[in-house]
Amino acid sequence: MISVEQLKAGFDLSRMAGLIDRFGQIGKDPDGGVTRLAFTNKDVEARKVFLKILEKEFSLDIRIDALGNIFARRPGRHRDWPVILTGSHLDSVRNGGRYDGPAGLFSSLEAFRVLDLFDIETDHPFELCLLTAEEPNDFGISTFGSRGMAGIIKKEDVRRLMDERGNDFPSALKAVGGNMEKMDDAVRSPEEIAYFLELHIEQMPFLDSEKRDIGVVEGVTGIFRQTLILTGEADHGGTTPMDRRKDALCAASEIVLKLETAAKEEDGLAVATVGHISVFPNSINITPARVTLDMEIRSFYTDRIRRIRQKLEDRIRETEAFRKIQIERIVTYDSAPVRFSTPVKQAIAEAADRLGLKRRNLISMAGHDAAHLSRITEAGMIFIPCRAGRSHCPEEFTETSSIVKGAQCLLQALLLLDQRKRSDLPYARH
Ligand code: HGY
Ligand code: MN
Ligand code: MN
Repeated sequence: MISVEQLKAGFDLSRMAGLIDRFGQIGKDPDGGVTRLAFTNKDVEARKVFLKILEKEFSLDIRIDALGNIFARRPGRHRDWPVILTGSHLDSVRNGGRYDGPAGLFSSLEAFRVLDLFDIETDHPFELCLLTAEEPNDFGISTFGSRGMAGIIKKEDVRRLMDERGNDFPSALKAVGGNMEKMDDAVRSPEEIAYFLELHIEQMPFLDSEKRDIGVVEGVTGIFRQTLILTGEADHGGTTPMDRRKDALCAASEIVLKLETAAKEEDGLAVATVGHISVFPNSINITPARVTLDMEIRSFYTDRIRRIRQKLEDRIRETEAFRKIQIERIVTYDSAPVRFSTPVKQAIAEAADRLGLKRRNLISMAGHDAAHLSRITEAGMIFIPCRAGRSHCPEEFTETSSIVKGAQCLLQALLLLDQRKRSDLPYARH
């Protein structure tokens, strides 16, 4: 095991800053935000740059699976042992920040660079991964690469997906190197992966306000997402009396405010958002005929999500009856809360202590690939502070020094997991 001093010295602040800046230019918005949605040409461009770095600066065994996930494997002493996997995503939300995803991906990349720098031979093979489409995108599908690896999402779920411009999903997946017909081949079994560890910006204010370096993530919130399609009647906005209207937008407004109230009644242990809404025909002098709204509910406690859903459903039924509006419900995502692996959390905590980093445990209200990968392996996450917890906006900011401290903790934790007591490792007992 390399010394803490060597490990720290191996990370280069300016190189990390250079990566963040370089990729921050791909999909850069005029206001300084980043729009690099999965499956767009910006995603393809960023992937190409990332692959070139892997090819030119490392000697790793690189492959792209049918989900478009990029893997770069570094051999270990025991070639037949399951890999220790680490990485994150490169796609962004619309007008998001430059750290959500890249901070973790580049921390894993730089950790591999330090392993090479000191020519460290690990017992396990180590694998770096860029995971496809962590964020919602034009195809309405998020955490695609990790859910595909965990076998949670199948080709029949995506075969007919189209974006609003009529592009089909199979072609979009092909553009990033995937192959919808072979998605089943990309499912990974627990025997193949010993651990998955992801570094990510916290996207909450606790580490920053408490001046802490490391968040040991206990688990990830449950997320329920649903699309509602409300169908009323278009009518003349001037000549139609108020008591004769079937206004889909007024109906939707009742439901949006009910969702907000129901979430507030959970005393801070749940949140709910309607982040996307479209109105048809969307003209000032026509009563709205149809409204499509995308909503989500999040909580670490399943019963709170269930309670909010029930209050919402009661309101939807009342609105249907009173306003004579049809309301179609389409569940688009339903991910239960996840608790991360104790050995992985212990390794992160010990790594932080060895490096003299201030840490605390916390729960993530943001969704992550690690939540899905925890279904097939021992998974965990390291959080690093971001300014005031802001994220998914151009104001998202993290100090490069915070990323480097996180990356040092990530590498130290990976090496501790690599050296875990052999009696705890079923594949290492013989
Ligand atoms: O939506 C989320 O929580 C994550 O940023 N994808
Ligand atoms: Mn995000
Ligand atoms: Mn993210």
